[in-house]
Formats: sequence, C-alpha cells, structure tokens
Amino acid sequence: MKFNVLCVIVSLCLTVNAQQLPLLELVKSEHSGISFQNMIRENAQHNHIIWDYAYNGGGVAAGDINNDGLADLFFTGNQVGDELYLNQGDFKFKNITNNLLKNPPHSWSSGVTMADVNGDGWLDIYVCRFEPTNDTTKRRNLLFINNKDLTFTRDDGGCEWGWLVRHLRLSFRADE
Ligand SMILES: [Ca+2]
Ligand SMILES: [Ca+2]
Repeated sequence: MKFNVLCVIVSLCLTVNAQQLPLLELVKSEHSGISFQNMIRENAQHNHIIWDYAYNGGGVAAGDINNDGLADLFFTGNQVGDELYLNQGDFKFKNITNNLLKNPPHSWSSGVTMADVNGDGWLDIYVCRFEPTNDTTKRRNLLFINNKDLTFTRDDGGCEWGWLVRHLRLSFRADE
C-alpha cells in the first residue's frame, strides 16, 4: 500500500513538472538560420531495393570550433552537400560552409565526428563517406584540420576509405 501511494505521488510530481517544463522546444529555421535538409531522391543507383543504406540518414556533430563557448553544428548530407554552421548565440546560426573548403568533394556523407586530433586545443572535423561505387575516391573519409580562424585545411594523410557510418580512430603513437 505504501509503495502504491509513493508511486502515485511520484507520478503526480512528474506530471506537474512535465506540464511546467517542456522537455524539448521547437526552434524554427526562420529563427535559427539552419536550412539544411537531407533530402533523398531515389534513382537507379540510390534506392532502398538495391542499396540498404539509402535511408540510413546523414549525421550531425556539435562542437565548439572557435572556442567561444557556443556549440557549432556540422551536418552531413547524403545526396546534398555537407553544411557547417557557426553558433552566434540565442539559437541563431550562420552558415559558414564555404570556410570549410572552396569546393568540398561531394559524395555520400554518412556521419561526422568533431575531435581535436592534433592536440592543439581546436576541434577538427572527421567526415565518414560511402557510395555504392568502385570509385574509392568517393568513399574516402575526410579530415579537416582547424586553422583557428574559422577555416579548415583538408588532410588526407590519415583517412581511410570504406563503408563507414561513423568512425574516429586516434593514434597515440608519435610516429603515426
Ligand atoms: Ca563556437
Ligand atoms: Ca585541432
């Protein structure tokens, strides 16, 4: 009996709390400035019948690329290009994709991780890609090293290629 009463009290408290504070709140793109959409258009090469990964989705990474205390966002697109957004505060973002590379090589991006791979205190960006193709250049992952000025330099040296969805392998040996 005591247990049942306790459960009712806890349930009431949770209900009241849930009514007062919504768990999530929608921020419309008109306010946020984020217009990225991972639109999939089926074609002979990309469809769920012949390629299971067609609807696995893209990815998103949140990290502070300019060390201003605000989490910035990187979206990976499948058939659309990747996009990088700088957080300007108050849930407003600025698309700074052009700062990543002038002409980023397009492929089927499947996931992204932000990590400081060179240990300089600035987050770098690692993008995983795959395509149903024998062209390995379209399946090579991309590593972008942070130049500390909102621009990045692509570094292919440590990138693998394959069928990765989300991956980051760090080396702790100085000679690798
Ligand atoms: Ca930031
Ligand atoms: Ca770094």
